[in-house]
Amino acid sequence: MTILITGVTSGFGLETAKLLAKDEHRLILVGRRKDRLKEISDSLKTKTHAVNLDVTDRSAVKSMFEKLPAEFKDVDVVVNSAGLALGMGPAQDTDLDDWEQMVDTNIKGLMYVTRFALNGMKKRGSGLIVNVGSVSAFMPYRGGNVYGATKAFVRQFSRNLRIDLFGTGIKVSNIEPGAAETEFSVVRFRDQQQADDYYKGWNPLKPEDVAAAILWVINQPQHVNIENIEIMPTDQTFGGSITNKKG
Ligand code: NDP
Ligand code: 8X3
Repeated sequence: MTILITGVTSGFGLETAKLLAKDEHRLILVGRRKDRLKEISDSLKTKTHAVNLDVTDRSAVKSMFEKLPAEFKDVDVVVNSAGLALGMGPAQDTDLDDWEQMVDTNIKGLMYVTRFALNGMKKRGSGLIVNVGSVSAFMPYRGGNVYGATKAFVRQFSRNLRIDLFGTGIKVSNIEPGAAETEFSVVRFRDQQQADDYYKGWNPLKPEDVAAAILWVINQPQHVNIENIEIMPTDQTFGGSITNKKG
């Protein structure tokens, strides 16, 4: 299969690419950090096409699809993993630029990639969109404000897509993880120490756990559509940021 993965330079996207490479799929690797992208592309033992772009740039996303080499043209699966949280302060103290960047990336970037991918999928009458949402879509927690709201968009967009695409042969899945130890918290807190402290004393998910779920979704037969997967660390429960922290 030809599989396009956004957010491939770190976390869930990266681990998903590693797993998929073992099955020798053709991988389109999308990320902003050029050096990492090249390093990852070179290290995977499968056919890859690396595209250095920002998913918030609509014309760049369009042009990526237009310029795909023949061998990568027919995108069978999209994994929309690019995304981020910025800050965890109360709404009333938040920088509006942070909110805007989350909306631009988690909502608009995911929308652009999905929409352009659907053109080819529609023509071929098959395809799969795997969105990476979050439990923050439906579990409010302090400081979750716009981040959780962007993931609520991902949840509802996935379900609405599924209805529109009903009968086309194109499938849609939404993966909703709880807290996982990736670069997510370094980006969110803009501070390595704070990120390390957040994960200390309990067992968060590992990116491999989420990648395994994504792989399972991709490997389902055509007649099976996995609608939604909610995957939590045993040490985290309802309430979003309530963790079973020791000490
Ligand atoms: P990471 O920070 O480890 O990875 C995020 C990836 O997104 C990076 O590869 C980053 O690459 C890419 N990215 C961010 N902004 C853009 C952009 N504008 N254009 C292109 N790529 C971009 O985090 P995770 O792997 O944990 O996060 C992946 C997804 O999972 C996100 O959507 C996140 O919201 C979601 N999630 C994370 C959870 C967690 O606890 N870790 C839990 C639930 C959901 P680069 O900077 O090179 O562009
Ligand atoms: C990230 C998971 O619980 O930090 O989406 O919001 S959480």
